[in-house]
Amino acid sequence: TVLTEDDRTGTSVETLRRAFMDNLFFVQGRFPEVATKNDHYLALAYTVRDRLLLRWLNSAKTYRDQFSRTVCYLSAEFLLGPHLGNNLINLGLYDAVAEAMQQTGLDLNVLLDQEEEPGLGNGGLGRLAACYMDSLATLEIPAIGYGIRYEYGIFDQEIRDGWQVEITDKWLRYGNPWEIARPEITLPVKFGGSTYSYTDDQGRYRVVWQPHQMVQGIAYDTPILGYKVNTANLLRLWRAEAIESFDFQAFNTGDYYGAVNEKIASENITKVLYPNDEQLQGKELRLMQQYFLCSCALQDMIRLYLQCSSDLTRFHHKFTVQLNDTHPAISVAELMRLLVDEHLLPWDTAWDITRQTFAYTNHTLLPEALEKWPLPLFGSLLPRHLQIIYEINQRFLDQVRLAYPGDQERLARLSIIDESECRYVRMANLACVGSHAINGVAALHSELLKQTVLRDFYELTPEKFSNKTNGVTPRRWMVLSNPGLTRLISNHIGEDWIKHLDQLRRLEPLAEDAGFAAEWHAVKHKNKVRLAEYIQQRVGISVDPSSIFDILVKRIHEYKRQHLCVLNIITLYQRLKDHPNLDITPHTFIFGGKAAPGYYKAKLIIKLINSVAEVVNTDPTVADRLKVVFLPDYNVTCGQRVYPAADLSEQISTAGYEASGTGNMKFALNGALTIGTLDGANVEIREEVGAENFFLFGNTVEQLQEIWRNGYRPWEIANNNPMLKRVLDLISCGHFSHGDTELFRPIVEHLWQNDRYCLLADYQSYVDCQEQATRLYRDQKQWVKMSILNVARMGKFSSDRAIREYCEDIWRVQPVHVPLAD
Ligand code: 26W
Repeated sequence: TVLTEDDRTGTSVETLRRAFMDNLFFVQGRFPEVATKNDHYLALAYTVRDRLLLRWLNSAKTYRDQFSRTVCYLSAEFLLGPHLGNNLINLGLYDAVAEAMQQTGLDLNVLLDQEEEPGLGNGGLGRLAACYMDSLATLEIPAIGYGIRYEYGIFDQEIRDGWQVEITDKWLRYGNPWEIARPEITLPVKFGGSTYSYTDDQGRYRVVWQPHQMVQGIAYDTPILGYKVNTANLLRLWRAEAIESFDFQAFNTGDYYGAVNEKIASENITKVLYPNDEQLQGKELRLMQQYFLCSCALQDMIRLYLQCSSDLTRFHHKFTVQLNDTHPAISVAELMRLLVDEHLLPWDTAWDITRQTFAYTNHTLLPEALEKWPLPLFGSLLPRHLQIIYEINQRFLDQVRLAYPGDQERLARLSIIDESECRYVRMANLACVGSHAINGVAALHSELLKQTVLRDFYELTPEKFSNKTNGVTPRRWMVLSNPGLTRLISNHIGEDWIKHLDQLRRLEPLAEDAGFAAEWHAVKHKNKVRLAEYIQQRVGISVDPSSIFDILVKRIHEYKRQHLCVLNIITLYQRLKDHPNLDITPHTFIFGGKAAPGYYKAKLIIKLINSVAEVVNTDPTVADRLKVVFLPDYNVTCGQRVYPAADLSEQISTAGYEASGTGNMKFALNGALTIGTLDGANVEIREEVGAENFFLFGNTVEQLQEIWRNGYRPWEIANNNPMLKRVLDLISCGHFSHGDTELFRPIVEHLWQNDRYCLLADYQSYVDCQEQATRLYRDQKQWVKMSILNVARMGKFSSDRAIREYCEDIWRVQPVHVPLAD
């Protein structure tokens, strides 16, 4: 038995308190009287980090000793959210640390608020990577996340005069206690230049790439701890730096400024995250980022492999690599280059290894989001990779010709090179050809992939395709963000559900229990009061916590149809103006989300929301029965406040456009009911919770296809629906823009004329469904019962379930238990 606990690893309140004071003194160099909130936050972060490191080192040692098969998750984005609270939960130290802080005269919540979240992602795709890292560690799967350490993450959003303004995200400003720089893990990455070939003295054909530019990648490691296990996996993010010797060369020849420029250019590679979550046309720096990540990651894997074995032909037994969308798809060519050019493996051997190493997840059906690089750009930056891709393509197309003799059109569609107008490298084709498994992220999405964007690949190799419905981690999205609900659930069914989310089923019988329902309602109400306070403080709008909290938070995009929600708000407003005494359910609409800085329509939608809010919130006729709030700077931290307080979750994308959605899962797991279309994972959520507990509206994918086949005429819908027409006219006439009839024209005009995302086709169905939902909200007994049943039946949407499926079907990897040696 231990008599005294080590200050670095002990977990008693007393030890934690002492360790905290120690770190304040010896790490921050502060005595209590002058310490700032940030000093306190950092001292606590270092205290927690010590406890992480113990587990991390034990994990690393175990994996190394056992040469464990390892999952590598390659992603240009990891949208982690704040670490402190999550690590406290996973360590099981939340309450002890809260107590230790209280004894020190500090409030843990204040310290938690100090953390600047690492926003190294745009939205769903980056957040999914973060949830998957949590589940991998919790399931004790050896894993490395490889990504980019952007100096500036996703921009901070401010709202000025109703418009979005972007502010740079200097997230590293006050230091990052969660990462450890590894300056000794430094790998060279080449760009540009040319290639030449020769035959070496053993008669081998060899290609040499003489680059024009060379940078180095430096590893920054962050431990990712699982929930109540000793497994702490590695998130390794790369930062680009100029290679020292390069500078000196230039310096010696007198070109000092040239050398400095080179340095700046090199470091620009990891300067900033591209804030577009769709479309992105041929940005050279973006391709440099992608290649930089892939080259660093693959070189690192080979380095780790060679520490234990010299036989690279078994590389794919040690590593399985998941490509998070096509952003890291250049990996396919890079691994070929490393194996063939640098490690001298024969092409066929290298190709077998490569295909058995990679698997590819697709995250979008939007044709404009499919990545393709103009050939001249690609060839000038990665001349050797272009040759390798030509070779891969030639061999691949030979097989296609065998399978479909004479089918030239199919050949052109399958080709990695798009030869249509301009020539492009198609990254999705490269990913498909170079992978042994391809998956979509929800059942509907995976089906549509096979019918549309990846149809030819499906017909060629159907056995590669599968579905892996997304999931979210209940640790961050329930335990950390909704302690009230967590306590209530655990009091009744124990704590098993946190690791085995299916166990939530055991709540089902309690849906009929009046006492439990009352407690459930009280938890939700408390969360709403808390959000109301936040709204008041943040945007100065007072909202009534007993009104229905109807929330739409996600990136702003036309296909996500935030403006459909606005049409309904204006409909309600119009009704109140027509019948001032109308008895409606008091209603608070809450929006949040960022628009890509170059996406004008999306920014105009934000302006529209804020303009409607201004009119509705101040109209005396409305008399507080309708409130509209736009929460600025929606991010992970904000999500953690918002999901627990929602009554109604808006998941209203045009059917067939949202690959999965994951916000839909976070809402439902926190007891919100969903109003949604049959799109993405909504389909499966409805299947699980039961049609009677889900507010469904809108056309299905098939119905929309039919509508377009027959010639979609949105103007006819508007002209035949008096309320819809009034709503559109009210926007057009300047009612929400101080008489400016031009401002919102791009939105309204598009709806009348073209309406690509079919808002008008779904308008009436949506308005009716909204009315049904808000009417039902008045029957609080019924609502609470449905809310409980929703949560009870949402177990499927744990990222643990999703990761188990990846492990079994794609990665063929097993848990490795990490013991704690002391
Ligand atoms: C080229 C720039 C770029 C960047 C990101 C293009 C496309 C993306 C992503 C594919 C966008 C994204 O985040 N997709 C979302 O992925 C989630 C996780 O699978 C899904 O839940 C969302 O439905 C999907 O939109």
